[in-house]
Amino acid sequence: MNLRFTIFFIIILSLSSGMNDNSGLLPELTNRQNVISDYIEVINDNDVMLDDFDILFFKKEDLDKDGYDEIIIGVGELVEGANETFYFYDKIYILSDKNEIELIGIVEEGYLIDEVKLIKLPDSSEKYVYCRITNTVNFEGFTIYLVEDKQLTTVWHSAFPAGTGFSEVSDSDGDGMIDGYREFRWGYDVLYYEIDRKYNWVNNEFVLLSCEVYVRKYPESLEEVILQYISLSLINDNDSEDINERLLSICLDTNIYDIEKIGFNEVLNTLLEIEDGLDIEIVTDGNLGEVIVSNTDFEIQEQYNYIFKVIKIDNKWHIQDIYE
Ligand SMILES: [Ca+2]
Ligand SMILES: [Ca+2]
Repeated sequence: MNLRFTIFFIIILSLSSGMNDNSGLLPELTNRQNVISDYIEVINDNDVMLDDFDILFFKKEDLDKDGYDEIIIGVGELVEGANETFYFYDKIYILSDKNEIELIGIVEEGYLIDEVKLIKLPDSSEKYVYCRITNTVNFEGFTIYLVEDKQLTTVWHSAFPAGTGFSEVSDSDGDGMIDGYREFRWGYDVLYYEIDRKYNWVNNEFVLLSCEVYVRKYPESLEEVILQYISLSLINDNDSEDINERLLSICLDTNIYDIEKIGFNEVLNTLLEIEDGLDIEIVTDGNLGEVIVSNTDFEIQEQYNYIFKVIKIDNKWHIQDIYE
């Protein structure tokens, strides 16, 4: 675990412990059936029988302010740790108690849900259902749901295809409303670059506030320079100054080169030094050289060759031109 990661992890831990709202959790399970038996009956009529699960979360509140209560029931497993109790939810049931009790939605995330709470967002009178999701090892994300007019909709979902990364909501001014979140990724889905993004809640959605990418020190070998140029071009969403700066310092020509035939998986395989990577051929003569990157474009099944003309200045390799 490197330093940046460690620091971020500590921040996340302190954020989550400070923000834990334990209301709604049901650690004492003795009389829960009496309190919520009507709801359980409706769930049992509509989904798997709940007898085998522990009911860990229960809230009855008018989330959408229509004068009728909604009911949120979280079922799963309670795990006693050395100093802490962990809640792992399999499913969250959302019911409505308008006229009759109805099951209106079931939240299943494909990951474990380790926290459920009702939150508020700026500029809105409704309460939202927040679920933090985790693989318990190196991934933590979240989903925010809106319950309105007996409909369950996803307001925001933060997760990563690699199953590596952290995403945590925050209340920066302490007014009780979630107003931002921070996501930190470093998995294969971002070609192992560490990316730290911050979002703010603006006009009903999270909007990117900043994006920091750790591009590391300037690569030494010519192959590393070319691979970094290709990698950063692939993960560039045009929201990172760090990436744009590094691309500009690698490539002396300000042209935007189209190298889009180079596929993500081939680059990943090359970085991992496994089969089906790029073919990279390097020819240098003093401070000048040519790097030929070739492979097959799998979409059109055609071989491509990109030729990178390179020059060494002050002991650093740079790209002068790229053509096919
Ligand atoms: Ca309601
Ligand atoms: Ca706030």
